[in-house]
Amino acid sequence: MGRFLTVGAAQLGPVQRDDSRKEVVGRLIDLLHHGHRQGVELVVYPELALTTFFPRWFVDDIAEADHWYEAAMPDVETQPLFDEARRLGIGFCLGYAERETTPGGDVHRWNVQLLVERDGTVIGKFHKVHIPGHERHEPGRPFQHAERYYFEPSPYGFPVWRAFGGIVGMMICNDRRWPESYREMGLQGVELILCGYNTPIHYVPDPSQDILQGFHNALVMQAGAYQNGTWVVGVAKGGVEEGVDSLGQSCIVAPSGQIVAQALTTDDELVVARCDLDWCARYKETLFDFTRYRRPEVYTRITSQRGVVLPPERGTR
Ligand code: ING
Repeated sequence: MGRFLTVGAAQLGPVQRDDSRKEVVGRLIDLLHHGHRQGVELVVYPELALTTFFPRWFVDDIAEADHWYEAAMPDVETQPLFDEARRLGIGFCLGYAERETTPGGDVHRWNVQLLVERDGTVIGKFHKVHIPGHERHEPGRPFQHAERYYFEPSPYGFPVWRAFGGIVGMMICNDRRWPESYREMGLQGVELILCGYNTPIHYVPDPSQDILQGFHNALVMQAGAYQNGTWVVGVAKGGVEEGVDSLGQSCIVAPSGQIVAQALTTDDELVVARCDLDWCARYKETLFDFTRYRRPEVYTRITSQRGVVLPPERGTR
């Protein structure tokens, strides 16, 4: 038997500064059509799929960056994607920058992913929790990674939703490097985690990590999948975007931790896998039977403490 869901990781090649929303939405729709021909039921797009990765530039007045954010979803430019997905009966997960104005008039800038069911119902929205990089202009860098200037860290954590015949969660890019992201969802029985990313190959604070970007990408998603008995779908925006070379290597990871499908290019490419959500139980009910084996009473530092607290110095007497 099995509970099968055919998933497509819709990797994007670069989106340049001057590419219009209309052009990008056209590419997203092309990938939907590729998926339709392969029986895909859920298409997952990258982080900030509608624009270039704009945190690589700093602007003194953040209002100058407002055009990178969506104020409404869908709007006239993104409506064709929603319409075509619904017509084809394909659900999707879309990453973008959101500028939210609350009824009280407060403005929030979020890095989000929206999940839409096959019938067009909006299932939920995830707000990125771990915001990497820096908050101020760093003039010495070859490119900025000012995500902490452009996005507020989410206070909403890692919810999961019943959708696509299973239990689905989301995370965005840097969230995938933190075991807490997976575990928060694992503790809610997650069976499928959707994660868009933009990972520059050159890591400015420590270039010795550049050659390891692909290894680290696979390492964290494979470990997170296995340790929580869940499928993980990692979807890149790859290739050379405004001069910055970004990792592709979009992949679909099984609850065993095995990569079952991976992108061959760094361009627009749909990576497809038929995911059996029932396979999660093999791990969740055996060696990762949380109820039987976890020891939260000895894990108290995980939530009570943020940074490292060293042990006391050895006495000199
Ligand atoms: N990007 C990076 C990632 O975790 C990062 C993190 C931070 C790269 C700082 C370079 C510099 O893959 C995103 N988008 O979170």
